[in-house]
Amino acid sequence: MGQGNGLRTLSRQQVEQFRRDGFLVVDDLLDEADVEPVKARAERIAAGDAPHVPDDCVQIEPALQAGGGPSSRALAVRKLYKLAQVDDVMLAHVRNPKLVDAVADLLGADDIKLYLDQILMKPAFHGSAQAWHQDSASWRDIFPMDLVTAWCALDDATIANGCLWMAPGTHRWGMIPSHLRPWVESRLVGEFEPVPVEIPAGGVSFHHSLVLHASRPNTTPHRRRGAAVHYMRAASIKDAAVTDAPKVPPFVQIRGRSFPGCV
Ligand SMILES: O=C(O)CCC(=O)C(=O)O
Repeated sequence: MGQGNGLRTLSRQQVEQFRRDGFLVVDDLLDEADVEPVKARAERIAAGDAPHVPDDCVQIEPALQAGGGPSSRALAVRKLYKLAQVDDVMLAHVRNPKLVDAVADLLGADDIKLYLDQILMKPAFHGSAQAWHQDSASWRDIFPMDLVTAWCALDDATIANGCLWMAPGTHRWGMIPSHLRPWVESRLVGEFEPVPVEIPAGGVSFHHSLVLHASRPNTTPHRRRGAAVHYMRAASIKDAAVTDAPKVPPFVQIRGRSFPGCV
């Protein structure tokens, strides 16, 4: 335990902030030694120089699919995902104790599995927006809906290059039914006061899977890369009756115990 308060690494105040806002930013959680191997491996995979990574783990930015964009394929990649099951560097990243200790504090649980990992590359000029959403609206087969994402900035994330925006406290609404979404979204500014999450490379923002968040397009000449690792309780349940949730690889045990009948 980190601080004699039952927590591994975060302060009581940070955990309370996460519970109140649905997200928490820790600017200097990772250092170069944590981030550089992930950046280097992402570059190799994005360049198509990683035969161990299946093609369906790489997605090209739609606006750049027809060609005529950047000179190298790596610069046109929108996202890399489902890497931890096939790539040792990404597996080491999702197991990084600095991330996992913080997630354990936020979940209040030491039994943790990986739901999914992604590297969101947001290409220069063409990197598209991500509309307001709750992650659990996609991951609707996983209960309880309190997964935690560790979004690690591989580049400085700024408003101009498309950093995340969060609508504080919206996770406390629970799952917002689709017919209420337009109402909530029309009141984001003025009522929920969305905030940009500008973080330096190496910084990490953690968010709850029910908090409304978004990102804007990248209007700059450089990519905005972020490694998003989505963790869940090992005691979570996957509802097999839900058939339209994303198909994700077998869940990796990250820490602690697994439980019969659970994910
Ligand atoms: O990186 C982005 O632009 C969006 C990421 C996101 O929505 C997430 O990590 O949940």
